[in-house]
Amino acid sequence: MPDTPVHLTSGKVRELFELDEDRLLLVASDRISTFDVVHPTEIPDKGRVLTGLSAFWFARTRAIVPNHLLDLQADGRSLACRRLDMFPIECVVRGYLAGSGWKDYTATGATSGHRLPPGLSESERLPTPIFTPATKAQTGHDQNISREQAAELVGPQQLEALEQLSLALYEFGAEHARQHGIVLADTKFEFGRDADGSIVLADEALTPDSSRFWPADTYAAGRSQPSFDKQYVRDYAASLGWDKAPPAPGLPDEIVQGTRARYVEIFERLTGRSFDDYLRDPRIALE
Ligand code: PZK
Repeated sequence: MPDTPVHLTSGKVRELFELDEDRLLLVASDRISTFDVVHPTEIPDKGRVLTGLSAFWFARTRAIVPNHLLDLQADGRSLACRRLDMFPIECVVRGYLAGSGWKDYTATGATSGHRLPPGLSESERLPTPIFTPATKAQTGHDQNISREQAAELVGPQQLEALEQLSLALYEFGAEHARQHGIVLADTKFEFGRDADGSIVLADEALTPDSSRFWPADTYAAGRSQPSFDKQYVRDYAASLGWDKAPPAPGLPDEIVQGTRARYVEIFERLTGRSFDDYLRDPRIALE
């Protein structure tokens, strides 16, 4: 990189830089959050796992929808990407009833306008995956919105296209994950438009930070599921009696190493590649 890229914005665990007029650099840090609060201790290589997984999925879903990936950097944690005009909604797909989808269902029997069958239990697989758009909150929680509200934000025709693309991407990811012993309970996509007006998949895709991954071998409906990636951190924080208000507790090395191992396991199971090989040459994620 000849020049120092200009910092544009920070997410909780990511940074966005401007490379030039047409290109951005998305950098995934090793920071980790639970209950929306970032811990002071980092998980080594977490950013590389997430970046490698995003690159893997971008390379494999191009036939479904074009994406913003231009280049995976040699550091394994940064993606050069096309600068897009982003849609102001989160495109969430749920195949299972968890998180705010479960909350909405217990309160109203529906979520984002999808009336669901009565008697579903927590974490149950839905009869068919559903598209549940949400607003993008600058801080705090994204809010689920009705399809009418989403249509007002992006237009009805664009919304229909975003829904169909999101469902197709979820189906692709969920089927792949299932074959590798992982339940993709739900996931969130972000899309933008290029100069031609074509819809392009952006941000990160099908990573543990944008999805709920559950180990398939312990999955059972009727209770909340352990998270594949963050469960050690959540259990440890709970064992301290942390009230989920900032600041989040620091993490002992045993929790850090156990959590790193879970991220690496997700990477290796989903990509079929050794993570050590990825560290030597990140490009293998794209092959
Ligand atoms: C864009 N974000 C969220 C991501 C952050 C914040 N290809 C693109 N073109 C234009 N804008 C964006 C993208 C992408 N991706 C994404 N905000 C703007 C975001 C990463 C770190 F701090």
